[in-house]
Amino acid sequence: WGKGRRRILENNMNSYSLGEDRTLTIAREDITSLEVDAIVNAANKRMLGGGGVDGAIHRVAGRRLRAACEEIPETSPGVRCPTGEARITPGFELPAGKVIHTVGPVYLDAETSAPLLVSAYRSSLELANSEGLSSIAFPAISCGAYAYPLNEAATLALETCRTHVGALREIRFALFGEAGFEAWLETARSLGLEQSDEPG
Ligand code: AR6
Repeated sequence: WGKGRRRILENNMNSYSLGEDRTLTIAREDITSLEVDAIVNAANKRMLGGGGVDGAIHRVAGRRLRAACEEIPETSPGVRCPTGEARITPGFELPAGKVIHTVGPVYLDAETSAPLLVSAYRSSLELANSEGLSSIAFPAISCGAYAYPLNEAATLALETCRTHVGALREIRFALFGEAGFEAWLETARSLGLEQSDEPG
């Protein structure tokens, strides 16, 4: 792992096999630059933009993304996407085809928050599968403004992706910060994910 780990950090990317023709890639990169079928947005319940990755996605996608979000019906006043659920829109000016908006929990404690974070990942994967997509990229949902501890979040994220990959060919984690990137790599190793040479 010593040498391998240095190589991975230098490459800023590492890939794992999730079974036949299924790859999970962990990379240090900006999610708004990716040409995948869908990128996942760590949104809030209103779904009309915000800071962090949500702000970055809306900036690159352009004003039509906000208009598309406004079209999504509210389930209760001010709520277009309840915590743990997901909604889909086109990607507009983004290189990605679609945006899957999901809402992670504001971190309270492991017991309360874990099922909601798992649900955010699972709902996004199920929506991608039901739309027939083959590649998806996630940010570290809830790990910024919503203060989810990185190692706990990484375990839930990777376990849920392993279980709910479905027919997706590529799941990518686009991690912006070094701490997140390292937490995801370390968790992949401790979960025993099988490394693959294939670049994602
Ligand atoms: N690409 C990939 N990851 C990014 C990028 C990017 N361009 N920019 C930030 N991150 P956050 P949350 C990482 O706060 O915790 C918003 O205001 C960032 O380093 O974006 O789910 C929404 O509107 C962090 O690791 O999302 C909500 O109100 C991760 O993305 C609220 O924040 C998530 O941080 C959601 O909070």
